[in-house]
Amino acid sequence: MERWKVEKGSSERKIIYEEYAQKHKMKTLNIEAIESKLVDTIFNRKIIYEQVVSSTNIIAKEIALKGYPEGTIVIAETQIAGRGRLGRKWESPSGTGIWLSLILRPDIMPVQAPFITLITALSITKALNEVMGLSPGIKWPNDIIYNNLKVCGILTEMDAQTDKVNFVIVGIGINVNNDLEDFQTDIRYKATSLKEVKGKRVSREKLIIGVLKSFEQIYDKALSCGIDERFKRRILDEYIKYSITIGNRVKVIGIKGEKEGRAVDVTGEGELVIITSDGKEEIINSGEVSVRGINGYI
Ligand code: BT5
Repeated sequence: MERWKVEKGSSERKIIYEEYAQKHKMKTLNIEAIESKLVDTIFNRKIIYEQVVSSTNIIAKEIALKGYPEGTIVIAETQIAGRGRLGRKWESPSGTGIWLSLILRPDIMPVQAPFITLITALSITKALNEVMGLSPGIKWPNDIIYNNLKVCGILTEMDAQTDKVNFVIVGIGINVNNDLEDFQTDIRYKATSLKEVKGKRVSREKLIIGVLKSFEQIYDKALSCGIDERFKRRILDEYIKYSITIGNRVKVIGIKGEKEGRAVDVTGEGELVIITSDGKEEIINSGEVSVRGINGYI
């Protein structure tokens, strides 16, 4: 499939995009249908929907700084500068995936924010299970994996002071109706889409609604108890049930070099606990490292 290139000003981009979508028989998202199913949730306001953006996380951050409230959603059909963690790129082929960001304003300490990533991974996994009958796994901290291939990534970014979170942007990228040739060659061998998995097109609207409802359920409970220890443990146990990292050998690639060990737990702050080859317990922070499986990519 030819790639969508954006070189024009924003109104021209929209027209070109629509021509492109028509030519490729792509269905754009039915935003009203999504909004109508979210009226009784924290996401009950008008969705900010764009054909082409740099990155939904960048737009969400800009408008959060202007005071947009919790529950604001930014969705785009394509991103020309989609971002992963640690400066990596996120490929966002046009009209095929779910590329969205949420603005959250939780009353939590900055140190608790990584827990939001865990909640997000858990809610997406549960939604894929409930809406699509799939059983994906979570690769710590932020990948949803199916058949050893990445189907979804999460990028959580925070604006905070020492003792107060101003806002958190949760960026969710799910490969839905992508064909493998939509991706650059270097990620074709490690990415998949729900269409590849199911062998047919999947409703992006239904999945967005499922993910957001599933997220809200856990997020609501988390905040109402101030993310207390009992709640954390319950969520962590559930997260670990879906985890493909815990219990396995991992290689941690950090700024100070590589370490091998066995992943044994996740802490309440969302860190990974590993036992290294020399028997030492080490706590790994997601901001600093990549974790690779010993065998193959994941
Ligand atoms: C992530 O980073 O997995 C976070 C991805 C978050 C994307 C969403 S989309 C909406 C919002 N707006 C944004 O700009 N971002 C968020 P990380 O763990 O660093 O993984 C990045 C790596 O995944 C890349 O280096 C590639 O190897 C691979 N990758 C890139 N695009 C992919 C895709 N569409 N599917 C699967 N793997 C991909």
